[in-house]
Amino acid sequence: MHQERILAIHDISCVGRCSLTVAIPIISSVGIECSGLPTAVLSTHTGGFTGYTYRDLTEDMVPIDEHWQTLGIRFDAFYTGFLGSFEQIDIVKKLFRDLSHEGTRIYVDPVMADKGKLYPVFGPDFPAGMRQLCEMADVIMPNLTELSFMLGIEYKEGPYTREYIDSVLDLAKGFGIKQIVLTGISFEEGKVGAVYRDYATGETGDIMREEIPGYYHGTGDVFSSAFVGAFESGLSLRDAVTAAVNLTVGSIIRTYDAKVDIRYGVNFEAGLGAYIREVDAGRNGMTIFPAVSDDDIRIISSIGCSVWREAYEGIVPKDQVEYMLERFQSFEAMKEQIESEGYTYLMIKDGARNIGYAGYVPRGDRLFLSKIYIVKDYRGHGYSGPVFAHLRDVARSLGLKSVYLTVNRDNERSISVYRHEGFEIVESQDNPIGEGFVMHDYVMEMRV
Ligand code: PXL
Repeated sequence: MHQERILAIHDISCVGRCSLTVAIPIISSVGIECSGLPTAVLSTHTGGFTGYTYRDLTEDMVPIDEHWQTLGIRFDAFYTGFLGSFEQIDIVKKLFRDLSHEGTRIYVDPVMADKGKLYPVFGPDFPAGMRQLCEMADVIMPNLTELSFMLGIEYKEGPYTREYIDSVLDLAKGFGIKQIVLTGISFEEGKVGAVYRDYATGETGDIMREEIPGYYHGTGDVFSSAFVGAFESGLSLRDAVTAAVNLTVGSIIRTYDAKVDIRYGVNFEAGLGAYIREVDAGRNGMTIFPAVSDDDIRIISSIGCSVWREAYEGIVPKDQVEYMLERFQSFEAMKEQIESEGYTYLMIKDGARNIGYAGYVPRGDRLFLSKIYIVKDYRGHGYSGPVFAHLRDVARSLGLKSVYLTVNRDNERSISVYRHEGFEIVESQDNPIGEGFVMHDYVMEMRV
């Protein structure tokens, strides 16, 4: 099998987790050979550390290109980030021509600015040069500051209207690129994420998450590297952006929780397992597997909150739903159930998309299916059948005689799905769940 080879062209900031020290491990983790061309060597990155050394490697880049040409090396994709000097832009353009083949893809992250300001190491003519590089790319991954500089428009602070972001994406079409992923975008206070557009199909979308307070260094590189790894692995644009957002947000949360010096970058290492599984799932269609990492549990908890609010609306009073979410579906509650109470939570995915989850625990000679939810948009597409088949296999392999569950007596839609899957009503129960709340349920059981 052909193993893909990517060339990552960034600086090496020896300490501080950004650029090449992030790109190589993330891209390698999904089975892609990732070669590196360092554009500069710095003792640390430039954000927050003072007194760093800076060796510009512009002079080495042409001989490196020439040597690789004598070896006949061709790359399947290029991924550029922080460049060490203005002259490097032309050298990289030549490199793209010298070391590519027909199908080579070019990804450019025009690393040069953030929060409305150009990084101090770059002169005012840098954005125009970077724009030329972007014009050679298939996909670019700028933040809004970088894109505004390259378009020559004024940078605005968020939150943005969708119309504004659409208009900026329209302007970027002039670069002649196939796709764009715009990072660090907020449409409402407290939420931030990435917006993408495929210029061939017009598909536009966004992946948003809760904003974590503070500025985290190197997250742009974690995001872009994860996106390149996932997109080159064959995931759809939306799935690749989702995988990148998930790795980035998980890394930020871990770093925030650890209360460490944020100049050292974010803990992406602990998220690589989940990222690899997500990319694998993206390659394989529908998958069902147990949640093992904190990132997995967080994803399930957030799906749970949105699904419960929607599913119980009109059936269970609002304050009871919020109480139940906190008690049963918060990250902490779920972690406790897994670690101390013998629960397993299954992630249900189609590609890289999280489409639902299920939670079970063996009780006596039966398997108690504590939760099973499919996100609204994915219901009625045949996803629940394979999940019940999986649960039957689990019960059989544990030597249990049946799978049972409780369902609200007014939840007719779910009751009919369970009947269809082979469950029967065996009992009617009123279960107090604390704080004076009571669940009016049926017990339904399926023999395995
Ligand atoms: O993460 C972007 C980046 C890459 N390389 C160097 C940097 C920065 C951001 O500050 O300083 C050297």
